[in-house]
Amino acid sequence: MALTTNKYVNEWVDEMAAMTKPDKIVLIDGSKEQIDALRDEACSTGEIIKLNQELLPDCYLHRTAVNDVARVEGRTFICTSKKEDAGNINNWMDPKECYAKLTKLYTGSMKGRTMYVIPYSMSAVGSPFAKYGIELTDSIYVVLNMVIMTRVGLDVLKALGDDAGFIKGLHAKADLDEENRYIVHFPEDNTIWSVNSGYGGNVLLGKKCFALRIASYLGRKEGWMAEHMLILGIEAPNGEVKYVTGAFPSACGKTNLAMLIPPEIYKKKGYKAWCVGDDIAWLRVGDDGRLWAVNPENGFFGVAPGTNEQSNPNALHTCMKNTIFTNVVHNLDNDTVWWEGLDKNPPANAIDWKGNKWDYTKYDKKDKSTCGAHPNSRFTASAANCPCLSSEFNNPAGVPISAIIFGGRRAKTAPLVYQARNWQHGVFVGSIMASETTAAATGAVGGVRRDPMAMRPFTGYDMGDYFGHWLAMGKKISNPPMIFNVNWFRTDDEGHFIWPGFGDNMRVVMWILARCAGEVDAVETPIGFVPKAEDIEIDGLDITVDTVRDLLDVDAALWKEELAGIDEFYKQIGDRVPKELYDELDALKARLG
Ligand code: OXD
Ligand code: MN
Repeated sequence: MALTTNKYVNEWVDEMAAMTKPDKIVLIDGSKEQIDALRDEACSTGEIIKLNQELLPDCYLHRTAVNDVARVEGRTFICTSKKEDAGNINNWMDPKECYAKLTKLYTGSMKGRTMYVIPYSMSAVGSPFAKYGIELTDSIYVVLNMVIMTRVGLDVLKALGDDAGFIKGLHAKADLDEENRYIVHFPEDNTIWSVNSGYGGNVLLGKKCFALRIASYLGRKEGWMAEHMLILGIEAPNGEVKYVTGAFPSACGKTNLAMLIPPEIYKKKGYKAWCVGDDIAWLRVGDDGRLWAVNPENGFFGVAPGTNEQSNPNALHTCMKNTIFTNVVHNLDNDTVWWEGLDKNPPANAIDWKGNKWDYTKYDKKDKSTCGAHPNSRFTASAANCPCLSSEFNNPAGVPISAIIFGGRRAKTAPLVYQARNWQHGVFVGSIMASETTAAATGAVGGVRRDPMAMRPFTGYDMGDYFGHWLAMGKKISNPPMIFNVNWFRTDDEGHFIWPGFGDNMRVVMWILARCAGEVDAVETPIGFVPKAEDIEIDGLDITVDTVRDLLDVDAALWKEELAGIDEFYKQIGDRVPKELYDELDALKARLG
């Protein structure tokens, strides 16, 4: 019997099954009964471990293979027929060659296994933003994660109807062989193939692969944008909510900003903060000439270490029920979980992320190999669990965006906040985004990784063309968001962060919103407009206006040093970097004198 009523789906599933040769094919209908049964099966095989159902209802723990704990940028490819369309920043493989190479890896890989067919929607089914995908996988862990992260079920097939317009994703765990691990995208064929991995970012194909790499390609073709951005709403005491998006590279606090708790000074005046999304935004121009955004996901795939009652209580509460934890510590005394930075009480009787007995007394902050939880351990939790989830989360029209905020981790160069002069300058500001690598991550303190719009690992086509698309979008948005850049990470001479960060970042967002409303002045500098120090609210903080003044200082000498790095990066991207951005670079040079 045919699996669905859509012949394109049926034909493609048949073709993939003929290659991978599963024993069984199961269509995921999204029903509670089916998901419960799969969870039970995964528990019985040890693929997931049931946690304490009183303390952590419907929560489970999974451990990936030790060699399979993060996205693998070096093994991620964009396979366009012309190499130049993938660009210099992406890895490229010829599509024919890639299909042939991976066919060998997939052939017979599902023998003795079941192939699950997951119909899913990115953004609410039926929304003008919605795009549909089908992921084929031989992993129950993937099914259970996809059910949290996307909208899965038969209503997706109904909405798709007889159409061929779905993203075809194939995932096989195969042998989890690192040397043959591939995450490849065929944007011209609406196809994603992932093999030899079981780690979320590589195998939950709706997320980075579809909602960013393939979607960014589609967005350029169809006149919209797919961005690596959080979406945050700030509600004023009169009930009016203004929305901002924020693009920061990983480890720069996107989830924390998306779920921030307002500082007391705003809380007592009646301000509230609402999370629409923490990782991905799809943006379209509305009939009103504004930019409107949805979060296409349905859950959070958040980094666990460092999440605690102080840093992000909303995230912590979000993952206290129906959550899948991956690669965290298993506390055997009460069947709960733990990770570095959760609290000061590491469990004495525990199993680490590798599945070995863990001795917390041997933990040494400077030696990652002593961690109980992997530094990239995760929680997969439903957006519906989030205490500050926006009431507009499921609004098919999305939310109107007042400001776009770029940001990175810079010890000295970038001020706390500055505003771009206009859209084109804002695109320049996004294109020169950079983050300093920390000693913990790479051993090379102060190395700068250029990460334009935080999309370096996620753009499904040439980066120069991507900048061109941003510029083209600017021409279509008659009432565009204003563009800003923030830096929460300036340090003093001893290397300590000066700005308190976390919920206090709302103080900066409030200045940004005041600028958007034309309610506050600014000071012009060579790089853009910075606040007057006294316009950043510091009531309740342990810092003075003078400190804020220092945080806002623009050091022309440092920026002059920056110019060469920008030019070099543009050259590396290649000859599709738009002339307008070189004009902006020249103008900045001239303003710096
Ligand atoms: C990332 C993530 O790696 O969101 O950016 O997981
Ligand atoms: Mn991300």
